[in-house]
Amino acid sequence: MMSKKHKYIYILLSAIIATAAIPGCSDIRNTAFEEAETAGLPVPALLEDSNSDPEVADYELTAQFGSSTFFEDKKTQTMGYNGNFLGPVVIVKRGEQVNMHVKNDLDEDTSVHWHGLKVSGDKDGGPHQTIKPGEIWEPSFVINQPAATLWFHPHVIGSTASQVYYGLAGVMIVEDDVSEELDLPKTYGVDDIPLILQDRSFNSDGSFNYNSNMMDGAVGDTIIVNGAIAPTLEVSQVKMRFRIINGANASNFNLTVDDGAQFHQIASDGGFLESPVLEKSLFISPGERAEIIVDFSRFEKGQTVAMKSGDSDVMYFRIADSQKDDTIIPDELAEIERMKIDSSTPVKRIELDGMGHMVAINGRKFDMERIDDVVELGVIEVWEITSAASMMHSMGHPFHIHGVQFQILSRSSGQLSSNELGWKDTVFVAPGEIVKIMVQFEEKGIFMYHCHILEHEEAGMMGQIRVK
Ligand SMILES: [Cu+2]
Repeated sequence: MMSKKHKYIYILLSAIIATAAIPGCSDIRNTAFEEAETAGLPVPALLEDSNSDPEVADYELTAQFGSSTFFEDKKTQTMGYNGNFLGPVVIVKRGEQVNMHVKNDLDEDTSVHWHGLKVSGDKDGGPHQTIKPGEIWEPSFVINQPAATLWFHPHVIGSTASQVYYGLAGVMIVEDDVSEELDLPKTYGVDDIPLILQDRSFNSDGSFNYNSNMMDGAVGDTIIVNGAIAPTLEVSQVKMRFRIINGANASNFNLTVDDGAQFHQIASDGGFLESPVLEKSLFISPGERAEIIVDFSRFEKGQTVAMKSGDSDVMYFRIADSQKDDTIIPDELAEIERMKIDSSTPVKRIELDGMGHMVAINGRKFDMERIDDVVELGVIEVWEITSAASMMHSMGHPFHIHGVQFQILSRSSGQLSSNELGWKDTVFVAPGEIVKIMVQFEEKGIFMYHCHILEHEEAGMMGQIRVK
């Protein structure tokens, strides 16, 4: 760790670096995090398990109002879990029994959906598990899936999009024997760091300018990472693992490091890829996750390296000292059994159509009272997802299914990339494209499937399926 003096210099440097890039903005802070006094990257705290039994975990989350500081001398009204903005990181282990205690301290309904978690429909945290103000929701489940970076956020009718925008989102990390045995960077907060990417628009008084009427989702003009604008992370000349979560309401990111330096992607939504994939850029749409490893030993001490999305600066890495690095990026990460289909495999068609408030799936808007489809537990299906393209309107949609991890079978636009062959729960469907996926539910209940542009979901681009 840095000495006090070094830390002070670092804070100054970081502030200079951060403010140089954002006109009219200085001293970016967020009070929700431990490193609140710096312009450094806030790293969410780990949530403490209050149960001493190693096989059972109890976690308490409270959705609450908060006040955050994105700009000096300006307060922003926000929401967070157990804090002012965003939430703590929950680490769970495969095989472990987890008891969640979720309290709603807001003055409106909320819910907490475990995005990517394979649990039965009644534990999923969708609109059927609404938590009224003052109430506590206590789902229990056993973790039964590979190591992965998941996340959690509200999923109630009418206010999912605004609650996420105001700050309700957190990271859930699943660990298993595979993740524990690999010699990857895996020390949380040191060489293993979550990056929650979002964007926001601000009013001149510092308040969020949330406009749900934007035609195709709330796209902001300011990117935030873990709740800070263009923050800086000091890194040693070692390999660093970043768990990237696109937590934006509507924006895609196309990430590069140092204008095209190579990095390895090791995981997609539902866990490790079979092998690391070398990349120069990473496209990530709302709801998706990716774990990447950047080797900073290639950079000079004192250098500042930017992570960008297109031309926009996302954050900075300030290269510090060299250090011993015992971590390894292995050639093989995990085994992924490819799902098998044949001519008897049921095929479903999902058409995502419309724009703005005129969105629908297969011509129908979401209705809580209607089950759109029934699936049998354990049966593999092919879903053909299309995103209607027209002269008037062409946009892609990130398509998400609750309670399951699926595999992408094909894209009509061309070959699948190597980083699309792992477990997924959200897939981007470009305008006019047909994306085929293989889906096999392992949990019963009612589950949502929807566009993860939250304003589209809110406007009705969502359906529900009963798994029996
Ligand atoms: Cu959409």
